[in-house]
Order: sequence, then C-alpha cells, then structure tokens
Amino acid sequence: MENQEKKKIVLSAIQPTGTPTLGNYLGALKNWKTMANDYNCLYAVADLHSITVRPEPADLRRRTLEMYALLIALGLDPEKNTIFIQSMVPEHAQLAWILDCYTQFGEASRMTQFKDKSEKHPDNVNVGLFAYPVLMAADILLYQTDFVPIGADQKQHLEITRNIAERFNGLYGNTFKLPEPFIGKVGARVMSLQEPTKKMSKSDTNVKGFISVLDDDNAIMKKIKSAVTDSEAKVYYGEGKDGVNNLMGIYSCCTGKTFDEIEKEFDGKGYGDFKTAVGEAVIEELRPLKEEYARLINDKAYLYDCAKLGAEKASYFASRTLKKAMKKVGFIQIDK
Ligand code: ATP
Ligand code: LTN
Repeated sequence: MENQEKKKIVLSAIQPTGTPTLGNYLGALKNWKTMANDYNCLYAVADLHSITVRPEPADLRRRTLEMYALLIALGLDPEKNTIFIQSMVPEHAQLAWILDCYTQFGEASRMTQFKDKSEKHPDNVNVGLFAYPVLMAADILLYQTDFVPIGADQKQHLEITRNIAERFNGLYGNTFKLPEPFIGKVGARVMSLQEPTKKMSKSDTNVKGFISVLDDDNAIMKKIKSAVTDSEAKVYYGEGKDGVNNLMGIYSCCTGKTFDEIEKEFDGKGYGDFKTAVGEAVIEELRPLKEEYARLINDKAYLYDCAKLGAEKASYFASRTLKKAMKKVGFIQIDK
C-alpha cells in the first residue's frame, strides 16, 4: 500500500450499458490493463451514470456484474488495483451534488454527449443526463487522479472536469488535482465496420457494425470479412479509405505493427488476405479475455468479494477528498 501511494493515480470508468465492443476494448480497456503495471489504478463500473437512460432493474444488475467480471477478466488484479462498482461508494454521489453547485448551466449545456443523447431519447431528457459530466468529474476528482484513460469522445468531459476543479480551487484553495486525459494514439476511435465514418458503438442497431468482445470466433471473422472497404484493392492508409484505415488501426492495435509495416506486409495482396489476417488477429487478441470471463462469470461469490474489497479501498481514498471539500464549502464537521 505504501509503495502504491507513491505511484501516479489513474482512474477510469465504463458504463454497464451492454457488452463492450472492440472499440471500447481497444480505445479504453486495453490501456487500462497496460497502465495497471505502472500506476495506482482505480477502475469503476459506472452504474450511477447508466440510470440516465432508465434500464430495466434486472438488466442493470446483470450487466453491472458482467461488466465487473470483464474488468477482472482483462487480467486486472483486484488486490493490487482498485476495481469497484460506483454505486457502492456513496462519496461519488455526495461530491457530485457539491460540484453541481459549482458548474454553470451554460457550460453543461455545451456538452456534445448531452446534446446527442437528448436527441436520441427526446422522451427522457432528465436532469441526470444533464448533470452526467459533473458526476464524472466527481468520480475523477475524488481520487486526486493524475491520468484518465478514455476514448477520444470523452475528451470534452475531461475538460469540464478540469474547469470545475480549477474554479473550486480558485475559490477555496487547492482541493483537487487537475487530471490529464490519456488517449491512445491508435484505437482512440475505432469506427463502425459498416459505416466507417461513424464510431463503433454498442448501441448500433446494425450488429454487423460492431464486434462485441464476447462474440465467438466465427462471428468475428464474418463481421471483419463483410466490413465496408473500397474498390481500390490496395492496403494503405489514406484519405477516402476510411474502411481500410479503420481495419489497419484495429490490426495495428492487436499486433503492435506500425502502418508502414502493415502496408509492406500486404503489398501486392488483396483485401481478402488482409481481412483474414485482421480477423485472426482480433480473435487471438480477445481469446484470453473470453476464456477468463467464462470462468469468472459463474463464480458470483468471488466477484461479490472482489466488489466489496474494491468499494472499501475506493471509499478509503474518496472519503478523504470528500471531507476536505465539505469542510471548504462550510459544512459543519463533527467527529462521530
Ligand atoms: P454507447 O454506444 O452505449 O453510447 P459507448 O460504446 O460509446 O456507449 P461507453 O461506455 O460510453 O461506450 O465508453 C466506454 C469507453 O470506451 C470510453 O472511454 C469511450 O471513450 C471508449 N469508446 C467508446 N467507443 C469507442 C470507439 N469506437 N473507439 C474507441 N474508444 C471508444
Ligand atoms: N462517461 C464515460 C464513463 C465514465 C468515466 C468516468 C470515464 C464515467 N465516469 C470517469 C472516465 C472517468 C463514458 O460514457 N464513457
């Protein structure tokens, strides 16, 4: 523990809104695993965030546990790192309320995710959806986080987090550390296999557009083979080649090869060979995750134990920052 406290702090979270896609995996989860060796990492299943779209309670419970199992299946060590379920750590909702009062209506209105989601669900534009980035700011600021590994779509939420923290620090003196985003170079934006100008999304109605991390090998190969490309039949990274660029990005993330190396490897070969290689690389990349997940999901008792431990560890850190913020705002502090 002592040693861990000296390491820089990393925090990230993912909503339990469905099985993660290859986009979530390459854009976020894979970096989570890599960072776990060098940083003091806290990773959460953001179940509080996900009720902004009102899931069925039974679905939410099942998906939360599935997402939690997936995080451990990534190879994250629940003893060494802190893997927790957000709603089990009450400090998140508590700090979020305080930060709500230090966030301007105008700046929250400018968030593109809020605008997108309000358009998608015009029948349920709730206050939670509006305050979503503030809860995310609380998630991050509670742990004096240094780095936040996220996909490119979440950059704006990190900027508002920094603005809220700066405002609070400006008013009351240094309380929160200003976090930096960590966005990988490749994989930050994996595109849909069917419409490669749109990001790959687990809520896409066309299931051929995304690969779920638990898809079986056949399904993976089929989806890659039917990915939209172009009529040039030449593998290189370039303008107007969105489909090929996307597959090259995926292949590069899974194999560690650079774009130059990939172009050389497929010089003189057609898209058939290229797609087979990409499919195989994705299958190999996801295999250990799927095997470990299959084993873990049947061991509820172990998962519950890990979740309890994670929540205790998270709460230990979070309560220190919350106390500090409450004191600065002017709430009475009486030792229990
Ligand atoms: P939904 O499709 O349900 O809106 P989502 O697939 O965008 O959700 P989130 O749970 O919002 O997934 O995101 C989890 C993490 O995955 C975030 O860090 C996000 O930036 C990252 N991410 C999501 N989609 C992609 C993508 N296509 N490429 C790279 N990273 C992504
Ligand atoms: N908003 C993020 C999920 C999320 C998150 C966070 C990410 C919730 N809290 C804290 C990083 C840090 C999303 O929709 N992908």
